[in-house]
Order: sequence, then C-alpha cells, then structure tokens
Amino acid sequence: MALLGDKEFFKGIGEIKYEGHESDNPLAFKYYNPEQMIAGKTMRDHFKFAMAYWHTLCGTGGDPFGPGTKKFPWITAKDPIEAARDKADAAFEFVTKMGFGYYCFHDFDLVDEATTLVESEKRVLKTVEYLQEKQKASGVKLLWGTANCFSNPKYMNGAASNPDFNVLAIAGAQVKIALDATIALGGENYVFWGGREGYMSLLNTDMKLEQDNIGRFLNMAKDYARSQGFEGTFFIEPKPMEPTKHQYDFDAATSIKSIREYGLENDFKLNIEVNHATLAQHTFQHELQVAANAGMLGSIDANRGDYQNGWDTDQFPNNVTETAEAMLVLLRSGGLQGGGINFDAKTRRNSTDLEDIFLAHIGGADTFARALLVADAIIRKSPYERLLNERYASFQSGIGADFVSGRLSLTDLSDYAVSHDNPDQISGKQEMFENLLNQYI
Ligand code: XLS
Ligand code: NI
Ligand code: NI
Repeated sequence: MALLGDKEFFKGIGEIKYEGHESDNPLAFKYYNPEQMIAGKTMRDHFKFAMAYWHTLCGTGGDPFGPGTKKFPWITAKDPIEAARDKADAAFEFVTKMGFGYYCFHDFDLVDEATTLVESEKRVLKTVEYLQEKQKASGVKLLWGTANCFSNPKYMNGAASNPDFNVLAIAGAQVKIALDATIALGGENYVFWGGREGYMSLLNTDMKLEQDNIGRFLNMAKDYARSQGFEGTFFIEPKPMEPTKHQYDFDAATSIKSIREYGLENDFKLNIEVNHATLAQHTFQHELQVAANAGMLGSIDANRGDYQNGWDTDQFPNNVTETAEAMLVLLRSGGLQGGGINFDAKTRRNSTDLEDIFLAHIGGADTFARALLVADAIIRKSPYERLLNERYASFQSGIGADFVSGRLSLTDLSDYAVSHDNPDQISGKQEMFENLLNQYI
C-alpha cells in the first residue's frame, strides 16, 4: 500500500482480501470478490462501495443516556486543521485497506465548524486541498458530498424550510461551500437529505410556503453547481420522520412528486436508504422499485433497522434475504444511475475496538455480494422471469394488448366483459416465488 499519510491508525490490519466463504479469517471477504464479473460488470462496479465519514470517523457512540464510548486516535489534535488532516489520514487508510473506491461526507464531518461562515469556509477549503492530495495518492474518489444543515442549533426550525429568511440564507451559504468542496474534489454526485425540513405541529406551520421555498432553494443550488461545471447527479434522500415528526421527503413516491413539481427531473434522482424505507412502512425493495419506475434509482445508503424499535438504528446490513430481493430490483432495472452503495451505518455503542469498524464493513459488503450472486442466479437459472411474465400474459396479446396500447374505451371493456364475466381463478403463487428465492440463497 502506498504511504498515504504520516500516521497509521489501524495498526495490525492490512488490506482486506477476498478469501471465499470457506475462510475462517474474520478480516477477509467471504463473498465480495471485487473483480468477479456478474451480469457483464465487476462486483466493484456494480456496488461502488463508499465509507460514510460521519458514522465511521466522527460518531463516538454517544446516545441520550450517555456520552461516546469510542476513543478514536484521530480525534486528539487541538488545532482544527491538524485534526481534520488526521481524520483524512484515517479515512483514506480505512478506505484503501477495505479496497473500497469511494467515500462520502457532510461539510463539517471533514473539519469542525467555526463560529463564522467566513472562517468555516476557510477551514473546509484548506481541508479540501489536503483531500485532493490524498485522492491523487490513493485513487479513492468522492461518491457524494452534502451539507449538514441540521445539527447547528440555528437550524432547529429547519434550513430551506425555515420560517426565518435569515436562516434560509445561511443554509444557502453552507450548501454553496459544500458544493464548491464537492466540485473541487471531483465528486460524482451531491446529496440533499432534508435534515429538519419538515414540521412538528401544523398549528405553527405554513406548509405550502415552506415546501415552495425548498423548491426554490434546490433550483438555486442546482443552477449554481451547473454554472461551476458540476456534471454529476443530485440526489434527494427520502426519510419519513426523525428528527421532525413530518419530514417533507417522506418516501420515494413523495420525493419524486416534489422533484417533478419543482421542475428538477432532469437533474435529480433518489438516494434510497434501507432504514428510511422501513421507517416509512415500506420495504427497501419497494422504495428501489418506485425509484426505478421513475428512472430515478440513483444511489443507496446501505444499513438496516431493527424489527422491534421504530427509529433509525443505522445498523450494518446482514439480512441476505431482504438484500437479495433488493438486488433483484437493482439487476432487473439496470443498476444505479450515477451513485453507489454508501454504508450509512454505525457500529454499536459497545463495539469499541477499531477492528470492529472493519468487521462491520466486511459484513455489509459480503451481504450485498451474496445477495447479488443470488439475484443474478435467479435471473439466469431459475424460471423466475418466465413465471413473472406468465402472470401478465393476458396483456401480451389479443384484447389485453389492445388495452395496453391505448386502443380501447370503457365501452369496449364493458362489451368484452359481458361475455367473459366468469374468469378462471388464478393463484398469485406467492409461496412458490418465496421458495424460489430461498432455493437460491
Ligand atoms: C440521516 C441520513 C443522513 C444522510 C446524509 O438519517 O441518513 O446521514 O445520509 O445527510
Ligand atoms: Ni443516509
Ligand atoms: Ni439515515
């Protein structure tokens, strides 16, 4: 491995290699084999795995009942720029050792926010210079950047949806800095997750003005980025609740409607997060399919929720069955448009060894790899496609095909129905489809 920084933080851990599922080495991939070809592409290119700066390098495990538990050796320097460089060294050491090609960040994951916008911008730009060097030395790339417009108490009433124009303007300045940073680093995409864009009580909320303001704000951000030469894709990341009770980008369907209403459909797609899907009472695969149907399946934030509790636990993926269903959607819809698979996931508060961060990402990558192998085998070897097609056979010829091509009126339906009003009962065969999935796992 090329020497990337002055300090090595993950001592004793080398490059993580593919060893196959017979291997007992916890620090090896069992299924993720980056060079393996699946459906015409390497696994590496299907996934474009990315590390999330915030969870992996910033979150030390604090919760409402106690402080952080993790002693990260890259969070020690007093000087903010020195601390940012240490963090960048840790980031690139980790991504390189994992053999992942990408990382993602919020502006103030990179470097601590200062007390003024001007000073904050200076800090971000200085850190970006260092990241440019790191990217050049390692070949690691930026999957997407974003702005944290939700942590600072200024944003307690929202950012672009804030009832106070002053706060909206500050959010604009912050997004401009984050866009500049993303562009300077050759970022392939830019994400908007609506942190506190939503409301707690309708009594004090002008919902229409707030949503229209978000539309104006997103258009400004898009126009600015394009004027600066950004050619990547913008993503909206839906989430139904948390931190606000009613988040405006509730789910994929709601976000697609907003994107079209604001006239952003040529520039925006969706970043679908597993745990956000399940919080919205949908499955992950449902959200992927909704996005794919609109031509907006852009990227994935990979994690999983907890079946028993109702918040964003951001655990690492390990449910092969759920992920295999998702990979079926991915393969059948032609893959991600511009994005990749970002592990928006954190190790548990009591997982305190630095090694645990590797184990977690290995497990996540292997879950996706195994799921992709299963989905690919189902498509190639099983009767799945045929069975699915057969279910809709009545639309493929005769009067059903006429309906699909728009040649029938309601009277035509009625005329046909009077002589066909006792159709055969056709089973949905759900259990057979489920068994097929099981067979290939
Ligand atoms: C929070 C979101 C966040 C976005 C980036 O729930 O998942 O981490 O991915 O702002
Ligand atoms: Ni996310
Ligand atoms: Ni999340």
